[in-house]
Amino acid sequence: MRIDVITIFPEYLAPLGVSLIGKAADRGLLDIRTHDLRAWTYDVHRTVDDTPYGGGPGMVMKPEPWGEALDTVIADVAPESPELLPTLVVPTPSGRPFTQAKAAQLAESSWLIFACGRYEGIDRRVIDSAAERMPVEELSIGDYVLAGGEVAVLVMVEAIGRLLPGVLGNAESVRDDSFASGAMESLLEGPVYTKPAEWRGQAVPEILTSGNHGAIVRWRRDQAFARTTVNRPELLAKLDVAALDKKDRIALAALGWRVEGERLVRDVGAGDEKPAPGDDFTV
Ligand code: JD8
Repeated sequence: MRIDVITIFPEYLAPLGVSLIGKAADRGLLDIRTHDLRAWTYDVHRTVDDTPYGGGPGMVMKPEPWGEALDTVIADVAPESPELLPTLVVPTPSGRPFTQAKAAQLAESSWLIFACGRYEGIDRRVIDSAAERMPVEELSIGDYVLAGGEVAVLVMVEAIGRLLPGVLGNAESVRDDSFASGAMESLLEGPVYTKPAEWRGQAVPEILTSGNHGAIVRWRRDQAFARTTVNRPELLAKLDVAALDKKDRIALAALGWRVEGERLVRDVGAGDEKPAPGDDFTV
């Protein structure tokens, strides 16, 4: 996959050169190119922003540098092969939610361009004119306000990159990722443990050293139910009950859930009592 990032802070993307994504790039699984937007400015101050039409606080990013930057980056795509066109991803707090499903969809692309805005954002005409020649995705990584798009690009490139074939070693599989489609879809991960078996007076749950694989799988699923009930109950409420087996329903009932039609519902307060110490459901 080729990834181009256009930003006024190229150094902000340096983390893409290390760890998982850095190694993937070293192995040629990813071709990541960062571009300084100011390369497409020609005045002594290398100006990329101006005051907003209609007034208001802050500054807006000018369209001209962006237009030229995108023209240059996609220049080597032959017009007669639109299938080779990249998808333009624009991080913005007013975008659609960036989710695991969106990450999986974008991981199917061969080429992504990320446009990092700053200030109050990018002049709208840049996105509208880009949409005339390539797919555009305006995405938000969460309901909080950042100062710019760079950190959102770091989040998205890691979430997408780790889904590419060969990037994750087989040990680290995406098979049972939280939020990934499949058994643990929209379930939070349960607690994890490693050696030593005893630490500061705390023992690892016996079940995990029992060697009873079936019981361990059951315990982990129950732990995922417990943590999801406490931290993200809305995820369980949208779970398709058809995916639940008998033991799932028993575990969820213990957490205050009941099946109503195809959905799980929970009586307010039900199962809210914090798991008592020694209860297996350590959240
Ligand atoms: C891109 C400029 C700052 C945003 C005025 C603060 C994503 N989940 C997210 N939160 N914030 C962003 C984000 C913020 C950005 C830009 C993404 C470009 N800003 C602006 C509007 C209000 N300032 C984001 N993804």
